[in-house]
Amino acid sequence: MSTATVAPTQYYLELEEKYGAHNYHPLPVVLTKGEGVFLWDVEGKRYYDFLSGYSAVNQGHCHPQIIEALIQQAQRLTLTSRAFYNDQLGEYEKYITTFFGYDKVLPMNTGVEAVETAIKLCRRWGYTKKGIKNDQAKIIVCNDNFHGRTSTVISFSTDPASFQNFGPFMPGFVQIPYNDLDALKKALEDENVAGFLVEPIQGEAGVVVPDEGYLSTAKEWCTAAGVLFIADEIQTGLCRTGKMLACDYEGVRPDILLLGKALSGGLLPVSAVLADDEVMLTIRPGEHGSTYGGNPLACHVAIAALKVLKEENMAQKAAVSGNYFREQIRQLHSPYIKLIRGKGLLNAIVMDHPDKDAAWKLCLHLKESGLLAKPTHGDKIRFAPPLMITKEQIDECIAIINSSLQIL
Ligand code: IF1
Repeated sequence: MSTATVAPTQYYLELEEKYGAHNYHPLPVVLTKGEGVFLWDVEGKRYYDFLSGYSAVNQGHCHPQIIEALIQQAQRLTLTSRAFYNDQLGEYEKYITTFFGYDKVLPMNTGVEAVETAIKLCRRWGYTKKGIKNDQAKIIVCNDNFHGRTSTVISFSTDPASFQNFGPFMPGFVQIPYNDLDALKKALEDENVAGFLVEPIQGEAGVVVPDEGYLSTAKEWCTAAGVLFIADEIQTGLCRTGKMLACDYEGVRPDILLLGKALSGGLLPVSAVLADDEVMLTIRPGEHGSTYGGNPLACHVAIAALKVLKEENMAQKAAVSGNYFREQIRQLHSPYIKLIRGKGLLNAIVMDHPDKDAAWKLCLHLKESGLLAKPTHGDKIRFAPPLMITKEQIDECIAIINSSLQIL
């Protein structure tokens, strides 16, 4: 069917309905252009982006410096595989390990590949350094976690939508409540525990911020128990929460640091696992890898994406803008907002409305008024714009949110 017979939006919705897997339920908007905090749909309408590609677009859509890096490298060399060296990987490895203060990096592509890599590194370290008996290593994880969607990672999910009817599951994971130090202390008594994998703020669970001191105490107890503290900063990292890393709020240096999403500024999948030699060198040549892991294009883009975060002081911007945004939302005193929570520009409102579909309906109203956001887990709506959003733009978005709440 050509676009001549139906509105462009309907045309694209029907294409995806007919030819695409139905593994998502997107908002009915078809986007065709992005720039900074803005997105445009195929009808020419402009929107504020309050999802930022699930925090992959912290630097703003199509940031000119990152795009330029992509174009320059794309015209030279994009992929060599790791069978050979190239002139981008080593420079990137030096840049990112210096940037975050680790001995080494293992480059991957998607966030979940970084999580899978960390699980393998942690287990390998557990067997070869901690002396855990083979195949007995355990990793502590938190209830309501989200670390990706591979079969191993959903094995330790507590969300049926992530794991139901995908079994059998990978063993070797111990689930404890998030933000519960007593539960962690008890779990750490097990000599077979090799690691504790945790999100500094739980994103998909609806931006759940743990108590002050949770991360630093957890890290301290992990060190005392000879357990690796693995921070999944794939969503909370790279200035999103108002610091370069969410762990920085408590001065915590993870034993294994996971990054993804905004590591490429939203241009292509780039993830990274950072650790010191004692952990990283437990994997020897030929024991782990990926076709695209550390490709020259990804390396060149990632350096540009990291530079932009620092040069444009995005952590500070996210901190100031986030405080302002949360305060303005609270000032609305909406009967439909139970609370707003978050750090920096990773925020979510929890709705309080008799209609169980209120969050979805509010997002539809917001869309009509030029702001794109999406509910998470029913009654929560994540608000996470690109980090260079201005105060004036936040004021405009608060007005949009307020007017949309009035017509719920
Ligand atoms: C979806 C949200 C979900 C992540 C953390 C690892 C990964 C993610 C903390 C895996 C990915 C994405 C996946 C996307 C929706 C989004 C998401 F929290 F960001 F909103 F699902 F929870 N660790 N999060 O947040 O990274 O392999 O996707 O690159 O799957 O629907 P990935």
